[in-house]
Amino acid sequence: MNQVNDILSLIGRAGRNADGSYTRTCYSSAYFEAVSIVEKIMIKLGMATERDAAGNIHGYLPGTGKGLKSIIIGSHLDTVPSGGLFDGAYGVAGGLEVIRRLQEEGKTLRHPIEVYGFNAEESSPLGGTFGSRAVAGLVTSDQPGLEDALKEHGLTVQKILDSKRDFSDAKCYLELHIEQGDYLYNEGLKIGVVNGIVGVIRYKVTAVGHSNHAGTTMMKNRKDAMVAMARLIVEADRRCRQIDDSLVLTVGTIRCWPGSENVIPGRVECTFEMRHMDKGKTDALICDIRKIANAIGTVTFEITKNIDKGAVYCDEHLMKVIGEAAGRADISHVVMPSGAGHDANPMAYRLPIGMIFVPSKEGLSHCGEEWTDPEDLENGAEVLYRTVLALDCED
Ligand code: HGY
Ligand code: MN
Ligand code: MN
Repeated sequence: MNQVNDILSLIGRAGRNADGSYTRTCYSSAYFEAVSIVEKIMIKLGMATERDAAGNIHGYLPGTGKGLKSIIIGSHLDTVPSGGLFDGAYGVAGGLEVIRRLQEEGKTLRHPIEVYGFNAEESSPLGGTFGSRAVAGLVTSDQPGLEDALKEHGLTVQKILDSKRDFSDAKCYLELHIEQGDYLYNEGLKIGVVNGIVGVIRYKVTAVGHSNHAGTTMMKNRKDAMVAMARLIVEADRRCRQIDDSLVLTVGTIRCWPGSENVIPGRVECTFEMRHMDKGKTDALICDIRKIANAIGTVTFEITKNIDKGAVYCDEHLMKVIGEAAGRADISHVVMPSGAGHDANPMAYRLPIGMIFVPSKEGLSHCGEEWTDPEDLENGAEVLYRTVLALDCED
């Protein structure tokens, strides 16, 4: 009997807001409440558990075989502010359900099996996919702003670098996740066999003009950083749509100085985030954005890259095993890319990755309205379970 919904509801006891959304930001008390819930379930399942300085929770169950490598299942337990129940937590619940079901059916795997609940996957001053990057050894001491961001949590960079794990004992990484887009939902399909995760590149863009009196400075004399930034954003958006239908650009944050109603803004800072499977497309967009900025003329623009998570591809063999598992369960499935970033991205630098998607109602995610039907959640857990059983027959 598939209990992934029950496990997810237990995790959902942490960080629930009055409006039904969830807020479990990284290193928050609500986040660690979810960690404790997962830790208790892991212990009940007989797993050896461990927490690390990056805020991750890890469970381990040995296999019966000799010298076989671990099958690792993971996702994140943090959420965006006022996010949904499913993003991240569903993948952790799916991993725990695999182990619960093995025990319910009296089965033991030949391979060790591990489950990670990662911290700080969502964007934050730590840079996003932080817990999984720490475990994968991809956090570097020169990451902009890292030291100050860690100080907030009483941590040092060295403690994070020490969270790095050696993956020579691991066979593969699997992640079960909601699609967060509307493709499966619109097509009436039940499972996405993910073939790749888009690259995520973030720039800090600053317009530097000149603050001045809002009443006495005529329009022709202004060096208005807000107007210049607004023009850049509109032009960049237009160019993005011209380059490629699946190239996306998001200006998700804006700050302006001095930030007073009667002063022309002298400085405006934004983040420009772009995503695509093909680096050539994002390179073309930022090149055009620089040209547009230079042509605006009334202010100077500073454009610095903050984050560059390259696109990664899922392992062909794992995709085949996942597709066959869905086929055997008679569940409709399709190969598709992920427009969202995931912890599987850093993992792909260390070991073969596979991802399984289930539909998101109307494609909504990162909001309280995020929803996936219980049967769809069970389908995903079923395919994950069958995938693990099939992989366990291999060396
Ligand atoms: O931003 C993302 O794509 C992920 O949901 N954190
Ligand atoms: Mn996620
Ligand atoms: Mn997310």
